Amino acid sequence: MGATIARLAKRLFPKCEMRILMVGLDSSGKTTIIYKLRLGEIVTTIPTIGFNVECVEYKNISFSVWDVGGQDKIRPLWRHYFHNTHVLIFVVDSSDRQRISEARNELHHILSNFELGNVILLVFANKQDVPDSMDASEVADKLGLHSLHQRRWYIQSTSATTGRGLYEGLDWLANQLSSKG
Ligand code: G3D
Ligand code: MG
Repeated sequence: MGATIARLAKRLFPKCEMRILMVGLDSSGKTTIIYKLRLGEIVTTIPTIGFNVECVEYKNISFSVWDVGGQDKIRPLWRHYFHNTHVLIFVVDSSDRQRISEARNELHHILSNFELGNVILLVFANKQDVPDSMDASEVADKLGLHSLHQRRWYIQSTSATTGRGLYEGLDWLANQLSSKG
């Protein structure tokens, strides 16, 4: 059973060796971020189970980008990709107060699939340019980040359309990864 799922997983994403996983609810700004960072050409695949995966290779680092939310069918597949992942970037639409609790649930669900302590979490509190959006500290509270005791995490305010904050977040990641060795 496990082996079958692993084979299926390999077939679904043959090229995308997942090193950095970027996830978030649909419309949070993931695709915009990838384009803004000019990491390279996005290759989109739509596996038969029907969700989008975007993959970008940049200097031997692969970014894999998925929408999460309301997709119970694909959850059993997650852990087969997660074991190679060192970094999780979680993107939030800070202007979407209605779906922040859904975002929170998805984030915690994903984290529960990683071995504790294994993965570094960077949250982009995106769409800061939208009037009345939640600031990073409110997003952190509403996502329950303070309850993540054994995990290194950081939240960065971003505006993907202008690029504001994106490199600051990646700088934090780079520092974490170099101190990790
Ligand atoms: P996704 O890949 O996470 O699903 P997208 O999200 O990158 O496709 O972005 C969804 C919409 O949000 C897009 O608008 C995009 O331009 C917009 N968006 C992304 N980041 C920001 C941001 O920082 N500020 C603002 N104001 N908008 C943002 P459209 O209109 O193309 O659907
Ligand atoms: Mg997208």
